[in-house]
Amino acid sequence: DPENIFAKILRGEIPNDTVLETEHSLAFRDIRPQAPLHVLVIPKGAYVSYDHFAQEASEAEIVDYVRAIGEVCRREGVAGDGFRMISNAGAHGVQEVPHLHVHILGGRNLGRMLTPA
Ligand code: DGP
Repeated sequence: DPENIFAKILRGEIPNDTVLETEHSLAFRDIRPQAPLHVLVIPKGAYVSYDHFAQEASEAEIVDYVRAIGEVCRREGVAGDGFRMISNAGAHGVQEVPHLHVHILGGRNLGRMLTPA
């Protein structure tokens, strides 16, 4: 879906608060932060979910993406105290934007992993 909000951010049609940009990845602050640090990391390629990315992305894209996520954690100062990565996919994952994104959350104790629906 080339009209999804992250595709528009990648095309520069919507502003974003960029934390890191690499050849194949972009990291920016979530518009509705759920923790003191809440950054989204997306690949620049049009992949919908983690499994789609894992199957179809090039090795260069995958290496770039994995390293970008680690770099954001270090730059934003959560590598020491800890953080959580979440990637929602599909209906059961309650994915709002159909472009792969990893949420990086940190800056406080995040509690248990899931709360009852
Ligand atoms: P989800 O697809 O449910 O994993 O979460 C999508 C996230 O995207 C949600 O935390 C809010 C964020 N978001 C939605 N629209 C925008 C936007 O225009 N800019 C930014 N920075 N974040 C957005």
